Amino acid sequence: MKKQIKKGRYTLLILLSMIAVSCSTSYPPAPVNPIPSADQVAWQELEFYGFLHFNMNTFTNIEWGYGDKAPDIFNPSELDARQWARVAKEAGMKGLIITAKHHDGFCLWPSAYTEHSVKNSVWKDGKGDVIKELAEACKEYGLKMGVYLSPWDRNHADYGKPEYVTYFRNQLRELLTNYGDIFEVWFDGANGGDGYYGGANEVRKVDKLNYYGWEETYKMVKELQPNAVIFSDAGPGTRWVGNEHGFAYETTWSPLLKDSVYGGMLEYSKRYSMGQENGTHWVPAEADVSIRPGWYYHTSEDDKVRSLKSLLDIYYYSIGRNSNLLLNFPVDTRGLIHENDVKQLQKLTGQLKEDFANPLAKNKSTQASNVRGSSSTYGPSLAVDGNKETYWATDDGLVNASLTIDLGEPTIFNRFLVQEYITLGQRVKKFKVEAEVDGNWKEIANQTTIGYKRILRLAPVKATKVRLTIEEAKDSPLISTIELYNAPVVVDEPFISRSKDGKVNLETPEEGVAVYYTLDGSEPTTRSKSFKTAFTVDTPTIVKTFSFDPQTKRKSDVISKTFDVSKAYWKVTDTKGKTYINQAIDDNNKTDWTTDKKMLDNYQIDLGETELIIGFTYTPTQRKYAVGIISNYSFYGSIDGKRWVQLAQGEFSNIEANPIAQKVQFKKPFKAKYIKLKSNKVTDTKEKIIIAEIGILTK
Ligand code: FUL
Repeated sequence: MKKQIKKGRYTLLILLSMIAVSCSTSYPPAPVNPIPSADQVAWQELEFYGFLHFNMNTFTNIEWGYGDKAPDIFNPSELDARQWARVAKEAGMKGLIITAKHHDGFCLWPSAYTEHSVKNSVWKDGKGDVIKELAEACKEYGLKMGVYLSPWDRNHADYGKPEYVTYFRNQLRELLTNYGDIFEVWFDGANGGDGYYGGANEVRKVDKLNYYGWEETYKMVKELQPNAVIFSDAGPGTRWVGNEHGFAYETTWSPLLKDSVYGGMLEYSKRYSMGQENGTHWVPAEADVSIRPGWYYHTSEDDKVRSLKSLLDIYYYSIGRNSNLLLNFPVDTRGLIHENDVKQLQKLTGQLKEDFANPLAKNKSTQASNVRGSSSTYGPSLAVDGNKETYWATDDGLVNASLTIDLGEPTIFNRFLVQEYITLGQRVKKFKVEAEVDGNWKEIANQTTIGYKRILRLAPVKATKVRLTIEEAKDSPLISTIELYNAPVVVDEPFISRSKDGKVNLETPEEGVAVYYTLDGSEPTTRSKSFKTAFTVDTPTIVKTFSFDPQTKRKSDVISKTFDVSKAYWKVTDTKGKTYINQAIDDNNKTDWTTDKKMLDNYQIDLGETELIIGFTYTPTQRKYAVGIISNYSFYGSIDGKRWVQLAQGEFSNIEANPIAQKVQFKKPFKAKYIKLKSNKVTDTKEKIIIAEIGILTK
């Protein structure tokens, strides 16, 4: 009898557990930590906002001020913060962040704690306040406002001492108290060392981990602006994406091993900027990038505003890779966003509108391999209902699952957009997308993380059904959105290159696309020369070119590149005259020359003939991670290769974060047959130097 009861209980237990397995979980999914705060979720949903670099540097025409300039140099002729706000609003941006104080210490507001501010400038007789004007304009246009306050201050006498940290916090308090709501506070990790420092003119190094007392500053920010998100390499609200070209990684985790990171640490980009699957804190990525090569306005970059193609790449590789996008406008000396920048921004937003005009999967019929609870609470249709607050979910622990969308008829698409419901944590580690074409399934994408948003640009495919399969995840995937679009094809611009012997090639992006160009500075049209084979350019020339697809009648943007004399007869020799093959003078940024300080000092470049040079160019290595970059230089010229004259000496500002080609003009022209670039400091600690290109300017 006893035995029978026991047996009966046993059967009941098995039955119950079988029911539990077959019956789907109906309670809500538990969070997978770390999870975002409500402010971080709201911040993530902003997606796209603008950066304004405008300050003393705008008027001194440099990227990093030394801190020694008189305030009256700041004098915009027609500053109009409403224009900035209008431009941003029309582009669909949600806010603007301004450089209230950059590294040179000059303040855009009349701070009570320093004389180095607008109050001592001639602008508005010292009565102006740029931050106030921006706050008012943002309010009028329904935009959020954020502030950039540089921790490094090359003007302040106390920089490096505890007194400066008090000063920094006092300034922050002014900004966070007097201008209404602040949505983001931006703390830059840059610290170059030397500066004016109240007249000391010296190098000051700080212990970036401890000096600023960040925890206390963060507490103050939260007290004064409870909803503000704090940006720095280590967050805590949002983190740097690790580069200044606006690209997040394909695998981008919002969780970060935050306690291993501090602002401005050397290994940040390589080791931490992509976030970590096992990250301990929610610190999502923000991609900051300028619409021009530099952050500040330089007239010489008026024709170097990013092309539509470049801006689209940035959009898809930032917002499309689980990162917010902070796009910079270098406000010009008038105090306006330049019309060329406005034009390119409008092209970008116009194109994005077209790209996402027609949601092809919306409310289409769906089916999933597993559904948590009932279809109405966690069913697959919730991923295509256009509401990102509802989501498809599977049973606890069931990570390998798929969702199929039936498009009803063969439908062409080339964009796949997917979102996780991040309020409960980022989960997906690996997913694939398949399409049913003529009755056969084929894989069209295979990727890793999703996060808040992932957008894939795909080759066009005409499918009847589309299937998303989650292959690996931390727990039940929560997919809030899947969408498909068929974006119009944008014609890629040509790629301009020149070989060492001076042959210029305009690489055509696609077959059947024509390329037109001019060499006299005029705007090319379809009546200009059409490119057939490489041609020689050996004197200073500007090449302007675009692609044109005769079928669609679509054109790319016109892009230009300025070449100086060709390097056909240039040689790198050592002091004994021995010649070396060298990648630093092959007119190709993709190749580079690895050397060190000692070797560099012993080399010289023989130009083959005497040139009247007015300046030089230096392009650091273009490898993924910045190593061996010269940040402080001297440059020499010589007629005979024996007696040398120093022609320039200085700093390549911000070159580590933004390793673009540097152009230096001499005070006066110099005749030379030999040149030499010397390194006085490299950005990382290793003494390796890697140079992509050295060039001269003769015109
Ligand atoms: C960098 C700065 O050094 C640049 O000048 C610029 O402000 C950029 C946004 O951050 O670290």
